[in-house]
Amino acid sequence: MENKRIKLHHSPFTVLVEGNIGSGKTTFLNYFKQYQNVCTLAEPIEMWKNCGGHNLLRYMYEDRERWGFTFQSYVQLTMLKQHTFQTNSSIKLMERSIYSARYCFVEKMIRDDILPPPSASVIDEWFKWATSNTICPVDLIIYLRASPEVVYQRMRERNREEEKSVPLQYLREMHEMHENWLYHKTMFTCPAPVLVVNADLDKSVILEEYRKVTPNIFSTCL
Ligand code: DCP
Repeated sequence: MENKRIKLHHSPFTVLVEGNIGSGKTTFLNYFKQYQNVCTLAEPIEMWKNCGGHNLLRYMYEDRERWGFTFQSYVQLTMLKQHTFQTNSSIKLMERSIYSARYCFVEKMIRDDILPPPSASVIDEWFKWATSNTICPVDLIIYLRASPEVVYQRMRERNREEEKSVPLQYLREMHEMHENWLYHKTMFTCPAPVLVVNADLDKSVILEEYRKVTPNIFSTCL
């Protein structure tokens, strides 16, 4: 795979782990912690829950019109920090990205009229600047593809306080956003090749599924 990006610093092979809410991204990242040359960057959800003492994730679910822009602006900043995080590891594994934030979550808010056009334009100006200055390079995307009913069940079981009001219908719609972007590829562009993983499988067998994609991650960066 030819790498045309500008190499200002050490540039690891960067893998994005994407998928619907509850698709198992954290479990996937945790599996790769066993490898020394892999740097895993979990999603900065704790930062979203405490921005200067404010739980933006909770605010966003309580009142999407009021807090949608605030929340997604902060998500974009925290994702930019992850993309620009320097590591000496040869592989960088990121949970989510500035891309899924814009192409799935922000896009959904725009379509639902949660984000008014001026707010969407501000997010887009930041997004375009960040992604056109070669500071968010991506080499591979792992798409943890799961059915909405399965992720809904998992979300209910993990019982995250902020997500208590999230209905199955929302997960169905977010599933479609991910599908159109990463599977059907009818929406936006993919910043890297996509590897699809069956994320419906139960915990007892899912590690075997993860093991199968390990060579894809390791061989392409050699
Ligand atoms: N979220 C959002 N907008 C974003 C990113 C995330 O509204 N740009 C929300 C959706 C979830 C919470 O943040 O309520 C975390 O979602 P993720 O899918 O990113 O993370 P999970 O913890 O659900 O991942 P997994 O269960 O796959 O490990």
